[in-house]
Order: sequence, then structure tokens, then C-alpha cells
Amino acid sequence: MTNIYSSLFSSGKSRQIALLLDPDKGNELSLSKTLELANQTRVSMILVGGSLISGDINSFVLRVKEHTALPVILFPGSAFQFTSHADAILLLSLISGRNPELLIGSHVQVAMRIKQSGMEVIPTGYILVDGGAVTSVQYMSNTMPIPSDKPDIVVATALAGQQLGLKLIYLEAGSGAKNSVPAELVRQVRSQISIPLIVGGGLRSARQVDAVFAAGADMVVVGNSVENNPAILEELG
Ligand code: 1GP
Repeated sequence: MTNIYSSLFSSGKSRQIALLLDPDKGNELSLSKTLELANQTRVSMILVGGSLISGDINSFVLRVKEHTALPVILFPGSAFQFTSHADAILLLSLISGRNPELLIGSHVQVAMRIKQSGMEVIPTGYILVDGGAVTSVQYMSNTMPIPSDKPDIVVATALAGQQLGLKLIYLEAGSGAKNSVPAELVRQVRSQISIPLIVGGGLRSARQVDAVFAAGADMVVVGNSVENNPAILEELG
């Protein structure tokens, strides 16, 4: 496969959708139907991962690849969520938090496996923004999200991530968040960084997704809303 990062973000493609699939949710039929829709709509990549996964990520990625030619990219909640069957990995550094395991510790644990797999690595600054209630990622990561009314802190964090050489900023309200990342916050981050910007967590409608795109996100991530109603993919983008 060609360089996924370049093909996604250097080709001038805008308003891209990433579909997040949780290996623990859904059945074979719902997976194949969802991916059939993803293949026909604006979805440009499949993310696989979650804060806590008990299923077999190896076989899940292989099953996903039976149904789609879209790039399948790991979005790991921990170093345990690695499989060489994926096309790339968002190597997340949780830069909004101060948990050393999620800034460098887990990365050390999985570094040799990633190298041996030959997989493309996309170094990603992962920024949790308060979504109005405690989310799984906040609890599992043992980190505090940045308050959504502190744009200066969010912007400085994103900028520091870029200055450290990260290739992507992911603003995350948390899966199923009560409140998604505010469009105004997206706009302020976009105005200060030059690397691609992904936004996800709690996006439930085409209107919300439109607002985030209008604020300058290059890609949005949807998970729960598609699990609940795969047909929403036809309305997004
Ligand atoms: C979570 O941003 C993703 O990491 C997707 O969130 O499931 O709320 O769409 P949702």
C-alpha cells in the first residue's frame, strides 16, 4: 500500500470521514453492512480500537479487510491493541495528559513489534477535551481532559505537539461524549497549526459534522452514531 498519510492528507481531499469500529461491538452481518456503506460514501479510512477491548484484534482486522479496500488503521487504547494485519497505526501520544505511560511508556513496549511489521506509523498528538461527562478514555487513561472553555490551553497543546514533530492532531471529546468538541475550539486550533486536524467524539448528526468541517477539521471520526444507525454515513460529508 502507498503512503497512507500522504494519500489522505496531501492530496487536497477535504471533509474526510474516518469510521471507528470497536471489535467488541456488532456482529458479522452488521459489520459487512456497515462496511458496504462505508465503501460507497465519503469514508476514507477505518479506525480500529477503543479504550478497552476484550475481543481478538487480529481476527477483527482481517474480517474488516474482507469487506473493504479502505486503509485499516489502528487507534490503540493500549499497547495490547497491536496487530501486524493493519495498514498503519495512529501512534497516539496523549499530550493533553500527564500520564507518562501514554506519552512514551506504551510506545516503548510496542516499538519493536511495529518496526518488525513494517507498518506505516502516523505520530499523532491526541488531545482530550472535556465533553461534559467522564468518558471511558478519561477514566482508562487516568488523565484529565482540557476544559472546553480554555481554548488557549488546547491551542498551546496542539502547537507543542506540532513543534515536537507529531504529524497529526486529534481533538477528542471521548466516544459517546455528551458534548462534541466545540466548533469554535476547532477553528482556533486550526488557525494556529499547519498539520492535519482530526476531530471526534459525540458527533451524532450531519449538522454537527458540517460545523466541525466548516471550522477547519480535515477529518472527523464517527463511531457510536454509525453503530446505532449505519445509514447516517450517507448524510455525512
Ligand atoms: C472516539 O472520536 C471517537 O474515540 C468516536 O467517538 O463513538 O462518539 O463517534 P463516537
